[in-house]
Amino acid sequence: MRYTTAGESHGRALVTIVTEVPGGIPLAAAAIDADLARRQGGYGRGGRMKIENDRVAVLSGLRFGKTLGTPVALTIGNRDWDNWIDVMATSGEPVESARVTTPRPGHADLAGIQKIGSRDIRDVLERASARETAARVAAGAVARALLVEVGVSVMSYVSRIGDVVLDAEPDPDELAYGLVEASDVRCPDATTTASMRAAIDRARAAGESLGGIFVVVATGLVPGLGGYAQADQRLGSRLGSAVLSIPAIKGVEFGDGFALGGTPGSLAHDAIRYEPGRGIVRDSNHAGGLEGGMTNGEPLVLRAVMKPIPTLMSPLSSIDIDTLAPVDALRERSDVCAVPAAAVVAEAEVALVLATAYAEKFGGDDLADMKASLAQYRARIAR
Ligand code: EPS
Repeated sequence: MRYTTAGESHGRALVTIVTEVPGGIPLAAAAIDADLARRQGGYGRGGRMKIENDRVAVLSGLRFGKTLGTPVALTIGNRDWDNWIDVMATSGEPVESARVTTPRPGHADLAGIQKIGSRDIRDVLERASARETAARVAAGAVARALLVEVGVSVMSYVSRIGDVVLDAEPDPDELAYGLVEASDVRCPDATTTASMRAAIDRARAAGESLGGIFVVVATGLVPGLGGYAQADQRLGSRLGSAVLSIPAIKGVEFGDGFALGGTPGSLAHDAIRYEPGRGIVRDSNHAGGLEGGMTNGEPLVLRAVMKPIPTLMSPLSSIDIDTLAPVDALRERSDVCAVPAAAVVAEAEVALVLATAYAEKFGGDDLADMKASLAQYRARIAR
């Protein structure tokens, strides 16, 4: 499954086209909307999320509630467009007073205008905005619809916001997702949720922004997805690339990740044993579900760090690109913290990679054929 997106943050709409979608997958617009709502939420979001009520329109690829095996085209309208019709007009003359000339450190602003030769940072920021991730979540919901059919669930939680850290990381198989969904910072622990909210309140009062760390967990995966034979088959590289493509993500690790650099081999790997009735099992998951570029049948555990959002109400210093004089960087409506939203976007990216890996291994035309092939594979590896 591949997707491409189009759409400016304050343009008419976001668009995504998902291709290589197997036929026969039950899919409802309501399921896509549910993921869009999860992305929109989160304590620390800014004023834009009060304007938008993201809803998908399915333009193609779906008939009577099932995918046709043809490209799925989706669009999400930007309600805020009504307020930006002049500034974002597709024809006519630019509105000089709306030109943005003070790049934000940490944003795409400066390198973007250097790259394209524009004198208006809005030419860059409209597309560099994380608003685009709504379209990715819609694409990911198509992948999730396939994964549900093959028994895979992809969820996320937040383990750190600013200096507030979730002490005990939950066991992926026992994670209480009801608690995660009930927490507006996507944290399974009520006390830590309260501390994270308080940290966001303090940041808002100080004109600051906060980053954090989230964890994406996928369960129900069969071993052997991805590949060890070629660089572009390796699932760690594909998942890492997908999650690092989300704006503001600065690092990704699997399982024990960077800590493995300080762990002796005997404690870093997951011993293998056979248990009658359960099959081949592991008692630990330091590898985070990946060995040799493939799934190993354990839960996939991917952790990622998001930097603080670059738009600051107490801005860093910058320059005016017209005069080169020192000025405060652009102050715009923005989020104080979008780590919970980024976790939902990462679920979508992970779901797209995993759905693609299933389609590769078990046939990507048709869900029924895929399921038959998967059943045969499961029977073989159970022997
Ligand atoms: C976002 C929409 C944006 C921002 C945010 C994410 O809307 P606006 O720019 O109109 O406030 O709230 O984007 C950024 C933080 C960013 O740096 O671009 C969204 O839909 O998620």
